[in-house]
Amino acid sequence: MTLIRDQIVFITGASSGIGAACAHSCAAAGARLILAARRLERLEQIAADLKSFNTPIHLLQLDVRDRAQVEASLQALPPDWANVDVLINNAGLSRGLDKLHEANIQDWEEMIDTNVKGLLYVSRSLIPGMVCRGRGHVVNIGSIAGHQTYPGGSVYCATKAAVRALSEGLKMDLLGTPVRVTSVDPGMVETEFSQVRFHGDTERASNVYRDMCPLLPEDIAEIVLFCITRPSHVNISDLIVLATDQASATMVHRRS
Ligand code: NDP
Ligand code: 8X3
Repeated sequence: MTLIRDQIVFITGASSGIGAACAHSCAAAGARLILAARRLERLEQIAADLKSFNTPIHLLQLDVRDRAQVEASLQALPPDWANVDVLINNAGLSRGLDKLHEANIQDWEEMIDTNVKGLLYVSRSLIPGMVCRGRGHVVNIGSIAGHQTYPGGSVYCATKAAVRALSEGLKMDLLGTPVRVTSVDPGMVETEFSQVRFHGDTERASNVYRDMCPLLPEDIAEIVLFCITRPSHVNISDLIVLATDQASATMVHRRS
């Protein structure tokens, strides 16, 4: 088993949902945490909630879409925080559920810039250090949407298919180094994801999880922790994780 006590775990999108749950599970395992997101006040609240674990936490207000900001702020990490051991590329979002020929192009820009380009910017900044130090692990949060396209979701699904390809390619490029790459691809997880997708329409968002039992962010965080604590010769490469009530991207069992 790889112990992550005192290792530096960098989590993007740590202000909510799966990222916040990963912060909790990694803090409980004694890791030192860099928590990044745009909403600093949310990160501060999460850090306060994790105080009882007594583990050092560094907060970073970061918009992963902003290449210059990503490069500058990761370059400027304090020396004590610069040697990142585990990167959890979790920041991401969907916007809209519209037919491609009717969709809002601004929604596309946001998804592509965050889910694909943002993940690339952060990875490009942090992975060279891992290679140099001869240790590291990158966990990309993909989605069932990267394996199966659904109506109205083509651009979101395309971004997650891109994440899948990037995980696959990165693993090839890092072959011969000890740096591991894991792709964790969940189905429906109840977070702020659907509220963001529907631009704050909470009724439409809660309807997504109506009469079914979705995954919880903690379910995914537990799995991520399992992946990053395997012995160094073991790489959990790809995992698709679905709620028992979900059989595919489009098949969900509802109780009414
Ligand atoms: P949430 O909306 O609850 O969390 C998304 C996180 O991403 C927030 O912390 C948000 O922080 C951050 N984020 C969004 N845009 C940016 C940005 N430009 N820069 C930095 N951080 C950003 O959703 P989830 O927890 O569900 O989503 C996490 C990941 O899981 C995403 O990649 C999503 O695609 C994926 N996923 C989600 C599933 C689900 O059903 N919920 C299923 C499969 C995958 P802030 O707004 O403060 O910047
Ligand atoms: C989030 C899950 O099925 O809404 O990636 O695309 S889904």
